Amino acid sequence: MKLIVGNKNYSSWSLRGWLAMKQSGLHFEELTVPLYGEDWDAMKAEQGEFQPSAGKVPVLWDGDVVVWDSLAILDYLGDKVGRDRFWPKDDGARGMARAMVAEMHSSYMSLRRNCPMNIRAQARVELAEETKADIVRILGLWAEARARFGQGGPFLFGTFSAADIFYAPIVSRFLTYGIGVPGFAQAYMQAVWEHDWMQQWVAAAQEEDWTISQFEVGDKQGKGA
Ligand SMILES: N[C@@H](CCC(=O)N[C@@H](CS)C(=O)NCC(=O)O)C(=O)O
Repeated sequence: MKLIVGNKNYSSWSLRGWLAMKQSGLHFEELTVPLYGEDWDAMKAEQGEFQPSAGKVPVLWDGDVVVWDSLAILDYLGDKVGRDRFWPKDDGARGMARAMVAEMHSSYMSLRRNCPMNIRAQARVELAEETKADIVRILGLWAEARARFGQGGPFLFGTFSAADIFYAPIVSRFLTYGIGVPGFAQAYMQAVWEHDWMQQWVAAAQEEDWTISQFEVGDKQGKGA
């Protein structure tokens, strides 16, 4: 299997696809491509590997089978290795986890625009009212998941699941933009950030020297990008 991802510092959808690959336990090669570089449009147009996704990452190639879009990749992998590797077993927990993942995939436009994922950033941004509403909504969902279903471990539904995979880039944003969150959320974010796979991704992001100016927002806080 081969997973094509974008710059690890910036590509939040790639992070989700990559964490899903890791969670599957299947062996895969990865290829990182520099998004929005000078040659990006040419690369998308020329490379057959990008045609099915119309030039978006992540893209998973499994032999001749191609799957694009982070959520489709996670579902495809779940079909291969078994749903329980990604989703809580309990119907109530799984229903909520599925809804939270779908909501992440389709919503929070203001937060995504206002605070683009930038792992190296230590920046402060002025939050729009709609962004604050997105943050409140996310914290409410995290609180409910942890309170109702989080007894088995430090993650949203106890053990690491699809929900954590989809909210990992939100954890990154809350940390790097210094968004104030309550104690339970700090503990959850620490568990995600310290997860081995997250640390591998963060280390790779720190090593990259590509910079995408449109994602460098806010006032820098001394260190980082
Ligand atoms: N809904 C897609 C979104 C994919 C997406 O927008 N990826 C961005 C990078 S995070 C991308 O490839 N942008 C490059 C472009 O649009 O040219 C998913 O979940 O995978």
